Amino acid sequence: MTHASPANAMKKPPRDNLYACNMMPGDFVFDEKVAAVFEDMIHRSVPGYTTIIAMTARLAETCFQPGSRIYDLGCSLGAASLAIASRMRDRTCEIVAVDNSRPMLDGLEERLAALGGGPVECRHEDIRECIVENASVVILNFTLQFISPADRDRLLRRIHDGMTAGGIFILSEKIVLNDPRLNELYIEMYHQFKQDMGYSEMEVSRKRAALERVLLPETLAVHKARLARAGFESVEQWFQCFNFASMVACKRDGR
Ligand code: GEK
Repeated sequence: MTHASPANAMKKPPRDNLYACNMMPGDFVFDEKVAAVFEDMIHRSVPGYTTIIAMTARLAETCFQPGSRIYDLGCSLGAASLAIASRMRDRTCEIVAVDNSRPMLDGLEERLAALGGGPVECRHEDIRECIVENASVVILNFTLQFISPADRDRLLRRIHDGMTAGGIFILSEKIVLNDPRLNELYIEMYHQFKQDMGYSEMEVSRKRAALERVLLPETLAVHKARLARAGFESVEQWFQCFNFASMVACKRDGR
């Protein structure tokens, strides 16, 4: 089986100007319009995204257990899956990429086809229903925030239970802060970041309105408490840039 190299798969991505028009936005959905500009959108909307993907691939390469699987839940266009596949070029591995947006998976399948294949199995599924089995690495990057809070505990428990002893779980999320003043400051810093990335004030405010009822962020303390309830032995935050953070949690290694 050939292995993926994201550099070859990527043409210059179309620019995201979905919120530049005058129409009032409805709730944000991962449809074909979003999938078409998603690569540009996420790079210009998540501070540190390039670092998070690169380090996710490093963590996966380091912690992968031979004979097990890697899951990329809420994979979108497969940035993490493709980065891992590229790193694991000389090793046999099985990467399961799951998303419930058909247009996103079509985008990932196109990228894989352009690479002549790769060790990535694309699954069109709701991650709440997806069976996680024999996983030494599970990635949930910027997707838990779109899951109803009532379903989050059960999802994390199922992920934990489907992992091998000593496996790692990478969770990246937009977060909120307990302190209202710092929270406002971080939001302001984030909006300035988006303007620095070329979005107008109007685009930032329309996108914020579209996400208001769809993206429900939580504090780091809430995430850490949930990871502990799900059964993870330890959790550390390894990245933060204002209100975007990434954590790594370990399942007990069975010794
Ligand atoms: C990246 N991880 O590039 N089941 C399956 N997929 C879902 C569900 C669900 N219930 N809900 C949302 N999604 C990626 C970025 S984007 C984050 C992840 C963002 C999918 C949704 O279709 C979308 O592709 C992804 O989760 C969230 O590192 O856009 O901020």
